[in-house]
Amino acid sequence: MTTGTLITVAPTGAESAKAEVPALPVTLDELLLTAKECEALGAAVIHVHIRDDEAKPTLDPARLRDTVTAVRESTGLIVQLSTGGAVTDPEAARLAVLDAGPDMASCTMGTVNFGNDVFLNRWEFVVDLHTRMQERGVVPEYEIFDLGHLTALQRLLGKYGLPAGGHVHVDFVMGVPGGMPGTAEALVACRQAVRDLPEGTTFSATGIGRSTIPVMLSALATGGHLRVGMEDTVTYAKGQPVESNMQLVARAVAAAHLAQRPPLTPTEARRLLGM
Ligand code: KMH
Ligand code: ZN
Repeated sequence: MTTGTLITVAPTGAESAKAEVPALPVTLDELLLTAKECEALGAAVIHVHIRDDEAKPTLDPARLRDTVTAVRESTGLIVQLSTGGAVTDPEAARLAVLDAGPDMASCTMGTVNFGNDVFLNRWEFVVDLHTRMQERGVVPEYEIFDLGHLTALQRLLGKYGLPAGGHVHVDFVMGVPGGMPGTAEALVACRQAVRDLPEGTTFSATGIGRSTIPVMLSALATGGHLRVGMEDTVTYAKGQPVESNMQLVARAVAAAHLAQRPPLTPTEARRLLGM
């Protein structure tokens, strides 16, 4: 495990409404400003969901391509597009996200209940995503919402081989209603299961809502990396809405320093991720 901390910012997501969370970056200008400021604070990766002119989630191909280009022109961040999209997005549109040519893309390792919805990730779809990313040289971040998703990843890699670049990186998304809880115990169980994946596999973790702090501290204590942002957390502390993504990144950076595992630069992160 590296000594530094890879910090990913997930600034927007597909679940919060701009009307209810005014600080959510939904336009390209808002996203670029967020990206630049989060990079200056210590983020190395940006996990991107985009919105349309009405601030609704979209997977519009041209808009995705323009976003990738603009983030690359404005920052040195590693651009990771979400292939998860919103729970209503069809598989074809989610696969087509890769046409935008990101550095990385998310690849969720199985279906999970998602509040009152279902986040559908059929095995054949996961295989398509994984193999298409291999062909295109896009580095996956395997999203793990439940312990069994790590077993599914073991099966995927065993049958279809390592991802582009040869390095395996997973992200534990914890505390989704329907998935694993955002607790130290659950994180340690996942961390143990990572040992069954290829040598050198790295992990980050994010805790939804109020599980953000226990997950962040547990990840740092067990050699993991961090994902933070308004996709996952819109309340900074009890009764205190998040002011901006920068506030969350700054807290993660401070925690990483406290753990004596300072943030990795995008260049160091690229090396870590085999890019
Ligand atoms: N919006 C969720 C349904 C991902 O980005 O890959 C899925 C999600 C995961 O956010
Ligand atoms: Zn996402």
